[in-house]
Amino acid sequence: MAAPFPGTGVPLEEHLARRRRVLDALGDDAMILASGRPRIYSRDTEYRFRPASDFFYLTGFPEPEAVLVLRPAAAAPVTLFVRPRDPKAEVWTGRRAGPEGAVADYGVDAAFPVAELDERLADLIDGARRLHYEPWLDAELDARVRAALGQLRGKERFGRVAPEALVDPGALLHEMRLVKSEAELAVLRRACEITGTGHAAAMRACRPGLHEYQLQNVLESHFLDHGAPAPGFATIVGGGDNACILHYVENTDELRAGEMVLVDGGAEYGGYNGDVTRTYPVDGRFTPAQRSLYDIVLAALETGIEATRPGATIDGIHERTLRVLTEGLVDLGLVEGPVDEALSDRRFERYFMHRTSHWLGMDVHDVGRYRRDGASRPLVPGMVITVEPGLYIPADDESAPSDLRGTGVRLEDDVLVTADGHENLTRAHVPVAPQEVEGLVGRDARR
Ligand SMILES: [Mn+2]
Repeated sequence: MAAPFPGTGVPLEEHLARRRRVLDALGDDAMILASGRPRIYSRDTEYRFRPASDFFYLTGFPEPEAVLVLRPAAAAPVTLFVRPRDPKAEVWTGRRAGPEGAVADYGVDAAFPVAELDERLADLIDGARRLHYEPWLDAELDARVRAALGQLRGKERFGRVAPEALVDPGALLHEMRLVKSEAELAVLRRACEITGTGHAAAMRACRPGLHEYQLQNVLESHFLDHGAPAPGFATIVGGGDNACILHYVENTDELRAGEMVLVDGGAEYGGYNGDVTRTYPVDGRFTPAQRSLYDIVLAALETGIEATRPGATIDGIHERTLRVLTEGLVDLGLVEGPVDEALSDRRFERYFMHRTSHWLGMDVHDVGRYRRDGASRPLVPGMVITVEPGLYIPADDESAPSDLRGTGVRLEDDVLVTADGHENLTRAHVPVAPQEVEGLVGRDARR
């Protein structure tokens, strides 16, 4: 598969089909989505731009400052407002599609320079029953939408009609994004493959004396080397006690023999994200204490993955992993039993304080409601979740055995719900079994 960046990895036909679905669902309504603006990193230096996921999902259009207006009743139901071609500006900040390119390459019905939004928006949303638009994300766009609504309200006696309600676009789009199509899965599988093989590369490179940021570099350079333009989130590399900080991203410490390192990172490829965690001994050999903790988390991981199938729920998967983790904690003497009492008293929370799963897709913590009718919703084929149990024994926990203090383990795979169960999207690309991990860690250094 060719590297798709900066666009999404799915073909134009898929974007056209998604927009048709949204237009059908909108009926008499209208929708406005923005790609977003570059954010400042320092002074006049910008972060890498990546379009807002809802906008990207419907357009594949990679440029900032673009606005998509969907209006089934309009002569042009799909209108994209984009930065105009500007040879002088493009010398500095890169190529632009311009309105002509937006129509030719992204299949929209009409495209205009974004400066024309003010004169065209009121006409586009005139008569729409409801407006699907999320305010407060972009004050400048809010003002333009408000002006268009004001124009319509001011001219109602001339036959103009303003929408009667603002609706969260996510109510429609996030349900679509939650269930992945075959075209999306092809891209997501590749993101997961790049992510998994990156973790395997980090394992091979790991040795005492490296710094956490050097493992980060192995992982992230692997991503870039395989067509993933950036990590989907800040890479976590925590050696020793740093593994007990769930979102440790400083990555500044030296990796020491006798300690483990937790690596949580994922590639964004074609707009979709992998998200994998592995934890392994820095010197390639588990101590008995590390191994005892590792085996519990691994058993919880396998239990959670095994439970992933249509009809199961994220809460149900969480409860199963909690039971395995709690049994292990009781066995190790870290929490007092019996297991059922430890579960009902939530005694595990001291050592496992996060959830087992989240949705995965164009956003790492992907969109879509977790609950329906007050209960965890049943999984259906096409949903993708992470399974990521962990146990974290802080260095200063004096109630824990001394050889377990300062040890954190998290293991995470990405799992697709299929018609008859699940497909692990990451496992084939990076080992998790202790013997395989020991065989891989430091292999590059030993050569
Ligand atoms: Mn995750």
